[in-house]
Amino acid sequence: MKSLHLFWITLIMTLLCAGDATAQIVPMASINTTCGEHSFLNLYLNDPDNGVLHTLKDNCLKTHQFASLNSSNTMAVFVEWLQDQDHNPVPPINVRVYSLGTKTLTTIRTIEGSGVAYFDSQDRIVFIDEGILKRMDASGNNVEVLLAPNDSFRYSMLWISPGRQKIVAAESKWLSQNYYTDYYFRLVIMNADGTDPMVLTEPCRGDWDSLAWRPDLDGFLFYYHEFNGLGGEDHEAYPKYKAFEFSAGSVQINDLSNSDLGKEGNVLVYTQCGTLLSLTYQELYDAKTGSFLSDASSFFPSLSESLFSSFEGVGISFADPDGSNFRRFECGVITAAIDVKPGSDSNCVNLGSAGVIPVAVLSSNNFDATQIDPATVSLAGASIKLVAKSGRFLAHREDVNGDGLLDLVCQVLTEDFFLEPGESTALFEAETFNGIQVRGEDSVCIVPDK
Ligand SMILES: [Ca+2]
Ligand SMILES: [Ca+2]
Repeated sequence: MKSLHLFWITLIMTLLCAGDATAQIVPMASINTTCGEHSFLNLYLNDPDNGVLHTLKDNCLKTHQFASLNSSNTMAVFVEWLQDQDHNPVPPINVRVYSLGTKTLTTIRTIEGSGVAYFDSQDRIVFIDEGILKRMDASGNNVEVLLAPNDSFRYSMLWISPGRQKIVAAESKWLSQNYYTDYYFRLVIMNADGTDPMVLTEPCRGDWDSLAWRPDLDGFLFYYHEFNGLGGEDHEAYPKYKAFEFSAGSVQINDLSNSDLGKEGNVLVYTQCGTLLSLTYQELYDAKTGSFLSDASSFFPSLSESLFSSFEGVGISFADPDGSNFRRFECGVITAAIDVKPGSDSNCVNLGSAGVIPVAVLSSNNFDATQIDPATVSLAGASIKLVAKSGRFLAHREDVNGDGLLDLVCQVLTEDFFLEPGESTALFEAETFNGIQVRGEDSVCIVPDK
Protein backbone atom coordinates (compact mmCIF):
# COMPACT_ATOMS: atom_id res chain seq x y z
CA MET A 1 0.00 0.00 0.00
CA LYS A 2 2.83 2.33 0.82
CA SER A 3 4.38 2.10 -2.61
CA LEU A 4 0.98 2.68 -4.17
CA HIS A 5 0.60 5.82 -2.09
CA LEU A 6 3.99 7.07 -3.24
CA PHE A 7 3.01 6.24 -6.77
CA TRP A 8 -0.02 8.53 -6.50
CA ILE A 9 1.98 11.37 -5.00
CA THR A 10 4.51 11.08 -7.81
CA LEU A 11 1.73 11.03 -10.35
CA ILE A 12 0.00 14.08 -8.91
CA MET A 13 3.33 15.94 -8.91
CA THR A 14 3.85 14.95 -12.53
CA LEU A 15 0.42 16.19 -13.51
CA LEU A 16 0.93 19.45 -11.62
CA CYS A 17 4.24 20.03 -13.37
CA ALA A 18 2.74 19.21 -16.73
CA GLY A 19 0.03 21.78 -16.05
CA ASP A 20 2.64 24.51 -15.71
CA ALA A 21 3.58 24.32 -19.37
CA THR A 22 2.70 27.51 -21.22
CA ALA A 23 0.61 25.85 -23.91
CA GLN A 24 -0.49 22.31 -24.16
CA ILE A 25 0.73 20.54 -27.25
CA VAL A 26 -1.42 17.54 -28.13
CA PRO A 27 -0.09 14.53 -30.05
CA MET A 28 -2.75 13.77 -32.66
CA ALA A 29 -3.21 11.45 -35.62
CA SER A 30 -5.37 11.02 -38.68
CA ILE A 31 -6.06 7.94 -40.74
CA ASN A 32 -4.22 8.05 -44.06
CA THR A 33 -6.77 6.65 -46.49
CA THR A 34 -4.32 6.58 -49.42
CA CYS A 35 -2.29 3.74 -47.86
CA GLY A 36 -4.38 0.75 -48.97
CA GLU A 37 -6.22 -1.81 -46.91
CA HIS A 38 -4.34 -1.32 -43.65
CA SER A 39 -4.85 1.99 -41.94
CA PHE A 40 -1.71 4.00 -41.46
CA LEU A 41 -1.63 6.99 -39.18
CA ASN A 42 -0.44 10.43 -40.09
CA LEU A 43 1.11 11.99 -37.02
CA TYR A 44 0.82 15.58 -35.80
CA LEU A 45 1.52 17.78 -32.82
CA ASN A 46 -1.32 20.22 -32.39
CA ASP A 47 -0.76 23.53 -30.62
CA PRO A 48 -4.35 24.82 -30.53
CA ASP A 49 -3.57 27.85 -28.34
CA ASN A 50 -1.19 29.21 -30.98
CA GLY A 51 -2.97 27.78 -34.02
CA VAL A 52 0.07 25.75 -35.11
CA LEU A 53 -0.14 22.20 -36.49
CA HIS A 54 3.22 20.39 -36.72
CA THR A 55 3.18 17.57 -39.27
CA LEU A 56 5.48 14.73 -38.21
CA LYS A 57 4.46 12.10 -40.72
CA ASP A 58 1.95 12.12 -43.59
CA ASN A 59 3.08 9.16 -45.66
CA CYS A 60 2.46 5.41 -45.70
CA LEU A 61 5.24 4.54 -43.30
CA LYS A 62 3.53 2.57 -40.60
CA THR A 63 3.23 3.91 -37.06
CA HIS A 64 1.47 2.17 -34.20
CA GLN A 65 1.39 4.96 -31.67
CA PHE A 66 0.90 8.66 -31.32
CA ALA A 67 4.09 10.67 -30.97
CA SER A 68 5.30 10.98 -27.37
CA LEU A 69 6.24 14.45 -26.10
CA ASN A 70 8.96 15.23 -23.60
CA SER A 71 7.93 17.05 -20.41
CA SER A 72 8.94 20.52 -21.63
CA ASN A 73 7.06 20.09 -24.94
CA THR A 74 10.20 20.74 -26.99
CA MET A 75 10.62 17.31 -28.60
CA ALA A 76 8.50 14.34 -29.67
CA VAL A 77 9.54 10.79 -30.53
CA PHE A 78 7.97 8.08 -32.70
CA VAL A 79 9.02 5.00 -34.67
CA GLU A 80 8.48 4.42 -38.38
CA TRP A 81 9.25 1.77 -40.97
CA LEU A 82 8.13 0.35 -44.31
CA GLN A 83 6.53 -3.05 -44.62
CA ASP A 84 6.36 -5.65 -47.38
CA GLN A 85 3.21 -7.12 -48.97
CA ASP A 86 2.84 -9.58 -46.06
CA HIS A 87 3.02 -6.65 -43.61
CA ASN A 88 6.43 -7.69 -42.30
CA PRO A 89 8.67 -4.76 -41.44
CA VAL A 90 11.32 -3.86 -43.97
CA PRO A 91 14.48 -2.46 -42.39
CA PRO A 92 15.41 0.11 -41.37
CA ILE A 93 13.10 0.69 -38.42
CA ASN A 94 13.87 4.23 -37.37
CA VAL A 95 13.40 6.07 -34.09
CA ARG A 96 12.61 9.65 -35.11
CA VAL A 97 12.74 12.76 -32.97
CA TYR A 98 10.97 15.97 -33.94
CA SER A 99 12.14 19.31 -32.60
CA LEU A 100 9.30 21.80 -32.15
CA GLY A 101 11.73 24.71 -32.06
CA THR A 102 13.40 24.05 -35.42
CA LYS A 103 10.51 21.99 -36.90
CA THR A 104 13.00 19.34 -38.02
CA LEU A 105 12.95 15.55 -37.91
CA THR A 106 16.02 13.49 -37.09
CA THR A 107 16.57 9.73 -37.09
CA ILE A 108 18.35 9.21 -33.79
CA ARG A 109 18.67 5.42 -33.96
CA THR A 110 17.92 2.45 -36.18
CA ILE A 111 16.53 -0.49 -34.26
CA GLU A 112 15.50 -4.10 -34.70
CA GLY A 113 12.27 -3.55 -32.90
CA SER A 114 8.67 -2.64 -32.58
CA GLY A 115 6.76 0.48 -33.51
CA VAL A 116 6.88 2.14 -30.19
CA ALA A 117 9.00 4.68 -28.32
CA TYR A 118 8.04 6.92 -25.41
CA PHE A 119 9.60 9.69 -23.46
CA ASP A 120 9.60 8.58 -19.82
CA SER A 121 9.07 10.91 -16.86
CA GLN A 122 12.81 11.78 -16.87
CA ASP A 123 12.76 12.64 -20.60
CA ARG A 124 14.67 9.58 -21.65
CA ILE A 125 13.31 7.45 -24.49
CA VAL A 126 12.03 3.97 -23.68
CA PHE A 127 11.88 1.60 -26.66
CA ILE A 128 12.10 -2.05 -27.77
CA ASP A 129 15.20 -3.26 -29.63
CA GLU A 130 16.05 -6.90 -30.38
CA GLY A 131 13.10 -7.98 -28.18
CA ILE A 132 14.55 -6.19 -25.17
CA LEU A 133 13.32 -3.14 -23.28
CA LYS A 134 15.91 -0.36 -23.56
CA ARG A 135 16.29 3.31 -22.73
CA MET A 136 18.39 6.07 -24.28
CA ASP A 137 18.73 9.82 -24.21
CA ALA A 138 16.97 12.06 -26.73
CA SER A 139 20.00 12.13 -29.02
CA GLY A 140 19.95 8.32 -29.31
CA ASN A 141 23.05 7.84 -27.14
CA ASN A 142 23.74 6.22 -23.76
CA VAL A 143 21.62 3.17 -24.53
CA GLU A 144 20.98 0.97 -21.50
CA VAL A 145 19.14 -2.33 -21.14
CA LEU A 146 16.16 -2.08 -18.77
CA LEU A 147 14.71 -5.57 -18.96
CA ALA A 148 14.91 -8.74 -21.04
CA PRO A 149 11.97 -11.18 -20.90
CA ASN A 150 12.34 -14.70 -19.50
CA ASP A 151 11.47 -18.04 -21.11
CA SER A 152 12.68 -17.06 -24.62
CA PHE A 153 9.94 -14.43 -24.98
CA ARG A 154 10.69 -11.13 -26.74
CA TYR A 155 8.95 -7.82 -26.20
CA SER A 156 6.75 -6.95 -29.15
CA MET A 157 4.77 -3.98 -27.80
CA LEU A 158 4.61 -1.51 -24.89
CA TRP A 159 1.85 0.76 -23.60
CA ILE A 160 2.87 3.47 -21.14
CA SER A 161 0.37 4.72 -18.53
CA PRO A 162 -0.87 8.28 -18.10
CA GLY A 163 1.74 9.89 -15.85
CA ARG A 164 4.34 7.52 -17.39
CA GLN A 165 4.90 5.49 -14.22
CA LYS A 166 3.82 2.07 -15.48
CA ILE A 167 4.31 0.02 -18.63
CA VAL A 168 2.28 -2.91 -19.86
CA ALA A 169 4.27 -4.99 -22.35
CA ALA A 170 3.30 -7.78 -24.71
CA GLU A 171 5.89 -10.56 -24.72
CA SER A 172 5.80 -12.86 -27.73
CA LYS A 173 7.47 -16.00 -28.95
CA TRP A 174 7.34 -18.29 -31.96
CA LEU A 175 7.54 -22.04 -31.40
CA SER A 176 7.76 -22.61 -35.15
CA GLN A 177 7.55 -20.55 -38.32
CA ASN A 178 3.75 -20.93 -38.42
CA TYR A 179 2.14 -17.78 -37.09
CA TYR A 180 -1.37 -19.16 -36.55
CA THR A 181 -0.38 -22.40 -34.83
CA ASP A 182 2.72 -21.47 -32.88
CA TYR A 183 2.78 -17.77 -32.07
CA TYR A 184 2.16 -16.99 -28.38
CA PHE A 185 2.04 -13.82 -26.31
CA ARG A 186 1.41 -12.79 -22.72
CA LEU A 187 1.09 -9.48 -20.86
CA VAL A 188 3.52 -8.17 -18.26
CA ILE A 189 3.22 -5.03 -16.13
CA MET A 190 6.27 -3.21 -14.75
CA ASN A 191 7.48 0.17 -13.63
CA ALA A 192 8.53 2.44 -16.51
CA ASP A 193 12.20 1.82 -15.64
CA GLY A 194 11.71 -1.94 -16.10
CA THR A 195 11.70 -2.79 -12.39
CA ASP A 196 9.18 -5.09 -10.64
CA PRO A 197 7.88 -6.94 -13.70
CA MET A 198 4.80 -9.07 -13.05
CA VAL A 199 3.30 -11.49 -15.56
CA LEU A 200 -0.44 -10.75 -15.90
CA THR A 201 -1.65 -13.52 -18.23
CA GLU A 202 -0.85 -17.06 -19.24
CA PRO A 203 0.69 -17.35 -22.72
CA CYS A 204 -2.07 -17.23 -25.33
CA ARG A 205 -2.01 -18.35 -28.97
CA GLY A 206 -2.93 -15.09 -30.66
CA ASP A 207 -1.86 -11.50 -31.21
CA TRP A 208 -2.39 -8.17 -29.47
CA ASP A 209 -4.33 -5.23 -30.94
CA SER A 210 -4.84 -2.28 -28.60
CA LEU A 211 -4.79 -1.26 -24.97
CA ALA A 212 -6.66 1.57 -23.23
CA TRP A 213 -5.66 2.74 -19.75
CA ARG A 214 -8.33 3.76 -17.30
CA PRO A 215 -8.01 7.47 -16.40
CA ASP A 216 -7.67 6.47 -12.73
CA LEU A 217 -4.81 4.07 -13.68
CA ASP A 218 -6.47 1.26 -11.74
CA GLY A 219 -6.73 -0.91 -14.80
CA PHE A 220 -6.94 -1.09 -18.56
CA LEU A 221 -8.93 -2.66 -21.35
CA PHE A 222 -7.04 -4.99 -23.66
CA TYR A 223 -8.20 -5.97 -27.14
CA TYR A 224 -6.53 -8.91 -28.90
CA HIS A 225 -7.23 -11.94 -31.07
CA GLU A 226 -7.15 -15.55 -29.98
CA PHE A 227 -6.31 -18.17 -32.62
CA ASN A 228 -8.03 -21.56 -32.88
CA GLY A 229 -4.64 -23.20 -33.32
CA LEU A 230 -5.26 -24.51 -36.82
CA GLY A 231 -3.02 -23.60 -39.71
CA GLY A 232 -3.62 -22.82 -43.38
CA GLU A 233 -7.18 -22.29 -44.56
CA ASP A 234 -8.62 -23.52 -41.25
CA HIS A 235 -7.13 -20.80 -39.07
CA GLU A 236 -9.51 -18.47 -37.31
CA ALA A 237 -8.92 -15.47 -35.04
CA TYR A 238 -11.51 -14.42 -32.44
CA PRO A 239 -11.70 -10.87 -31.08
CA LYS A 240 -11.26 -10.76 -27.30
CA TYR A 241 -11.80 -7.85 -24.90
CA LYS A 242 -10.59 -8.14 -21.34
CA ALA A 243 -10.82 -5.51 -18.59
CA PHE A 244 -7.95 -5.68 -16.09
CA GLU A 245 -8.56 -4.13 -12.67
CA PHE A 246 -5.93 -3.67 -9.98
CA SER A 247 -7.23 -3.69 -6.42
CA ALA A 248 -5.57 -4.47 -3.09
CA GLY A 249 -2.45 -5.85 -4.72
CA SER A 250 -4.23 -8.30 -6.98
CA VAL A 251 -5.42 -8.24 -10.58
CA GLN A 252 -8.96 -9.09 -11.62
CA ILE A 253 -9.65 -9.90 -15.24
CA ASN A 254 -13.19 -9.45 -16.54
CA ASP A 255 -13.91 -10.98 -19.95
CA LEU A 256 -16.18 -8.61 -21.93
CA SER A 257 -15.80 -10.48 -25.24
CA ASN A 258 -19.39 -11.74 -25.21
CA SER A 259 -20.89 -8.36 -24.28
CA ASP A 260 -22.22 -5.73 -26.69
CA LEU A 261 -18.75 -4.29 -27.25
CA GLY A 262 -17.23 -7.61 -28.32
CA LYS A 263 -17.21 -6.81 -32.04
CA GLU A 264 -14.42 -7.10 -34.57
CA GLY A 265 -12.01 -4.17 -34.67
CA ASN A 266 -13.67 -2.28 -31.82
CA VAL A 267 -10.99 0.17 -30.66
CA LEU A 268 -12.15 1.57 -27.31
CA VAL A 269 -11.03 4.27 -24.89
CA TYR A 270 -12.21 5.17 -21.39
CA THR A 271 -14.08 8.46 -21.05
CA GLN A 272 -13.88 10.80 -18.06
CA CYS A 273 -17.17 9.22 -16.90
CA GLY A 274 -15.57 5.80 -16.83
CA THR A 275 -17.63 4.51 -19.74
CA LEU A 276 -16.01 3.05 -22.84
CA LEU A 277 -16.18 4.98 -26.10
CA SER A 278 -15.79 3.09 -29.36
CA LEU A 279 -13.62 4.99 -31.81
CA THR A 280 -14.60 2.49 -34.50
CA TYR A 281 -18.37 2.23 -34.11
CA GLN A 282 -19.08 5.59 -32.40
CA GLU A 283 -20.88 3.93 -29.49
CA LEU A 284 -20.76 4.18 -25.70
CA TYR A 285 -20.66 1.14 -23.42
CA ASP A 286 -20.82 0.47 -19.70
CA ALA A 287 -17.18 -0.15 -18.76
CA LYS A 288 -18.01 -2.79 -16.16
CA THR A 289 -20.41 -4.94 -18.14
CA GLY A 290 -19.67 -3.96 -21.74
CA SER A 291 -23.39 -3.40 -22.33
CA PHE A 292 -24.50 -0.86 -24.89
CA LEU A 293 -25.44 2.59 -23.50
CA SER A 294 -26.00 4.83 -26.47
CA ASP A 295 -25.10 5.69 -30.02
CA ALA A 296 -22.34 8.33 -29.93
CA SER A 297 -22.38 9.45 -33.56
CA SER A 298 -24.35 12.63 -32.78
CA PHE A 299 -21.62 13.99 -30.50
CA PHE A 300 -18.54 12.06 -31.55
CA PRO A 301 -16.99 12.75 -34.96
CA SER A 302 -15.92 10.10 -37.44
CA LEU A 303 -12.21 9.29 -37.18
CA SER A 304 -11.83 9.33 -40.95
CA GLU A 305 -12.76 13.03 -41.05
CA SER A 306 -10.77 14.43 -38.15
CA LEU A 307 -7.56 14.58 -36.18
CA PHE A 308 -7.90 12.61 -32.98
CA SER A 309 -5.97 11.78 -29.87
CA SER A 310 -6.49 9.26 -27.12
CA PHE A 311 -2.92 9.18 -25.91
CA GLU A 312 -1.71 8.84 -22.35
CA GLY A 313 -2.68 11.76 -20.16
CA VAL A 314 -4.35 13.92 -22.80
CA GLY A 315 -7.80 12.30 -22.82
CA ILE A 316 -9.88 12.06 -25.95
CA SER A 317 -9.68 15.08 -28.21
CA PHE A 318 -10.51 16.09 -31.75
CA ALA A 319 -9.77 18.76 -34.30
CA ASP A 320 -10.57 19.53 -37.90
CA PRO A 321 -7.98 18.20 -40.41
CA ASP A 322 -6.09 21.52 -40.32
CA GLY A 323 -5.83 21.43 -36.51
CA SER A 324 -8.52 24.04 -35.89
CA ASN A 325 -11.75 23.54 -33.93
CA PHE A 326 -9.87 21.64 -31.24
CA ARG A 327 -12.17 20.13 -28.60
CA ARG A 328 -11.96 17.58 -25.85
CA PHE A 329 -14.42 14.76 -25.43
CA GLU A 330 -15.40 13.99 -21.87
CA CYS A 331 -18.63 12.10 -21.54
CA GLY A 332 -20.98 13.01 -24.35
CA VAL A 333 -24.54 14.31 -24.44
CA ILE A 334 -27.37 12.03 -25.45
CA THR A 335 -30.47 13.52 -27.03
CA ALA A 336 -33.50 11.55 -25.90
CA ALA A 337 -37.19 11.62 -26.84
CA ILE A 338 -39.34 13.08 -24.03
CA ASP A 339 -43.09 12.74 -23.57
CA VAL A 340 -44.65 15.07 -21.01
CA LYS A 341 -47.88 13.43 -19.82
CA PRO A 342 -47.29 10.19 -21.73
CA GLY A 343 -50.30 9.17 -23.78
CA SER A 344 -51.77 12.68 -23.80
CA ASP A 345 -51.17 15.28 -26.51
CA SER A 346 -52.27 18.31 -24.50
CA ASN A 347 -49.25 18.34 -22.12
CA CYS A 348 -50.89 21.02 -20.01
CA VAL A 349 -49.33 21.84 -16.66
CA ASN A 350 -51.35 23.42 -13.88
CA LEU A 351 -48.76 25.42 -11.99
CA GLY A 352 -51.10 26.05 -9.11
CA SER A 353 -51.87 22.44 -8.51
CA ALA A 354 -48.91 21.88 -6.16
CA GLY A 355 -48.75 18.36 -7.52
CA VAL A 356 -46.65 16.40 -9.94
CA ILE A 357 -46.63 15.93 -13.69
CA PRO A 358 -45.44 12.69 -15.29
CA VAL A 359 -42.69 12.90 -17.88
CA ALA A 360 -41.46 9.84 -19.76
CA VAL A 361 -37.95 9.47 -21.18
CA LEU A 362 -38.25 7.06 -24.07
CA SER A 363 -35.71 4.35 -24.73
CA SER A 364 -34.61 3.60 -28.28
CA ASN A 365 -32.39 1.03 -29.90
CA ASN A 366 -29.59 3.54 -29.34
CA PHE A 367 -30.37 4.55 -25.76
CA ASP A 368 -31.53 2.88 -22.53
CA ALA A 369 -33.56 5.44 -20.56
CA THR A 370 -33.60 3.26 -17.43
CA GLN A 371 -29.90 4.13 -17.02
CA ILE A 372 -30.91 7.69 -16.02
CA ASP A 373 -30.19 8.62 -12.41
CA PRO A 374 -33.52 10.03 -11.04
CA ALA A 375 -31.63 12.33 -8.66
CA THR A 376 -30.31 14.32 -11.64
CA VAL A 377 -33.59 14.83 -13.50
CA SER A 378 -35.00 18.29 -14.14
CA LEU A 379 -37.83 19.45 -16.39
CA ALA A 380 -38.06 23.21 -16.97
CA GLY A 381 -36.06 23.68 -13.78
CA ALA A 382 -38.22 21.38 -11.67
CA SER A 383 -36.91 18.19 -10.11
CA ILE A 384 -38.47 14.84 -9.35
CA LYS A 385 -40.61 14.49 -6.26
CA LEU A 386 -38.83 12.82 -3.40
CA VAL A 387 -40.85 10.47 -1.23
CA ALA A 388 -39.88 11.86 2.13
CA LYS A 389 -40.13 8.71 4.21
CA SER A 390 -38.22 6.37 1.94
CA GLY A 391 -35.87 8.95 0.44
CA ARG A 392 -36.73 7.49 -2.98
CA PHE A 393 -37.47 9.51 -6.05
CA LEU A 394 -40.85 9.08 -7.67
CA ALA A 395 -39.79 7.39 -10.87
CA HIS A 396 -40.51 3.99 -12.35
CA ARG A 397 -39.78 1.85 -15.38
CA GLU A 398 -42.62 1.29 -17.84
CA ASP A 399 -42.97 0.81 -21.58
CA VAL A 400 -45.25 3.83 -22.15
CA ASN A 401 -45.22 3.76 -25.96
CA GLY A 402 -45.56 0.01 -26.43
CA ASP A 403 -42.38 -0.49 -28.47
CA GLY A 404 -41.11 -3.28 -26.21
CA LEU A 405 -38.41 -1.08 -24.64
CA LEU A 406 -38.72 -0.06 -20.99
CA ASP A 407 -38.88 3.72 -20.57
CA LEU A 408 -38.36 5.87 -17.47
CA VAL A 409 -41.38 7.75 -16.08
CA CYS A 410 -40.57 10.54 -13.61
CA GLN A 411 -43.03 12.51 -11.46
CA VAL A 412 -41.84 16.12 -11.60
CA LEU A 413 -42.93 18.73 -9.07
CA THR A 414 -45.07 21.38 -10.75
CA GLU A 415 -44.46 24.00 -8.06
CA ASP A 416 -40.82 24.36 -9.22
CA PHE A 417 -41.77 24.42 -12.88
CA PHE A 418 -40.54 27.60 -14.59
CA LEU A 419 -41.14 28.86 -18.11
CA GLU A 420 -40.78 32.39 -19.44
CA PRO A 421 -44.09 33.96 -20.53
CA GLY A 422 -44.91 32.84 -24.06
CA GLU A 423 -42.52 29.91 -23.90
CA SER A 424 -44.03 26.54 -24.73
CA THR A 425 -41.05 24.19 -24.73
CA ALA A 426 -39.85 22.45 -21.57
CA LEU A 427 -36.21 21.39 -21.47
CA PHE A 428 -35.46 18.02 -19.89
CA GLU A 429 -31.98 17.47 -18.43
CA ALA A 430 -30.52 14.49 -16.57
CA GLU A 431 -27.48 12.29 -16.29
CA THR A 432 -27.09 8.55 -16.54
CA PHE A 433 -25.63 6.64 -13.61
CA ASN A 434 -22.39 6.80 -15.64
CA GLY A 435 -22.46 10.60 -15.77
CA ILE A 436 -23.45 10.99 -19.42
CA GLN A 437 -25.70 14.01 -19.90
CA VAL A 438 -29.15 13.40 -21.35
CA ARG A 439 -31.19 16.19 -22.92
CA GLY A 440 -34.59 16.38 -24.56
CA GLU A 441 -37.59 18.63 -24.89
CA ASP A 442 -41.34 18.52 -25.31
CA SER A 443 -43.98 21.16 -25.83
CA VAL A 444 -46.15 22.11 -22.87
CA CYS A 445 -49.10 24.42 -22.27
CA ILE A 446 -49.34 26.28 -19.02
CA VAL A 447 -52.63 26.49 -17.16
CA PRO A 448 -52.48 29.72 -15.11
CA ASP A 449 -52.75 29.63 -11.36
CA LYS A 450 -56.30 30.38 -10.34
CA1 LIG B 1 -47.56 14.07 -24.05
CA1 LIG C 1 -40.85 2.22 -24.77
